[in-house]
Amino acid sequence: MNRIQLYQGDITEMHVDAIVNAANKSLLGGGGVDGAIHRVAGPKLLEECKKLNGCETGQAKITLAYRLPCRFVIHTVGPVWHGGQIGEPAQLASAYQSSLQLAKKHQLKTVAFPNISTGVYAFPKQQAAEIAISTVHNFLETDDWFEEITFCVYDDENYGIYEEILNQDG
Ligand code: AR6
Repeated sequence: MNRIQLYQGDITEMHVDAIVNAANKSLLGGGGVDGAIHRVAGPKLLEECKKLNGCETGQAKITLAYRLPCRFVIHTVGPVWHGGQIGEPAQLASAYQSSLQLAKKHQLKTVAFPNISTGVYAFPKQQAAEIAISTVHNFLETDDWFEEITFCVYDDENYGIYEEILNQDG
């Protein structure tokens, strides 16, 4: 599937229509990729986020990108891993799905995702990658709207996992 790309690096440097933020339900910032995005975007991003009244797990909301080189930020909330028996896989799939639906609704053609929930939220990386890739893959198979969806991985472990799965898919 050549509309899916793998990139290793800092998502805040990406020149795409939208980057996705792995946020928390408050949407008021935090550590990890969320902290990096707010740092680069500047304080106006937090001002806009304050007006959004938070976001449920598995849902997504959109803001402008301010000082970031992308055009928009899609803030989604992945699940906190509690062992996998309370719906975490479906919630993670929903975070990817909701982000893509919102991007399409705003007519955005290129989107970059971080590895949602695999940092502070402790979702197992292999399973998270399988869910992320299959959810995006299924969306692209049934809908030709998007030009390019990039998985922006940060750490070497996730890079290896994504490379292997994407190479299997051909
Ligand atoms: N660019 C791309 N990926 C990054 C970057 C970056 N600059 N920095 C970290 N990552 P995490 P979560 C990767 O913890 O698990 C925050 O405090 C990182 O290596 O950012 O969904 C929020 O406010 C990891 O693979 O998000 C929430 O409270 C991935 O991003 C909570 O953390 C996700 O790690 C969300 O936890």
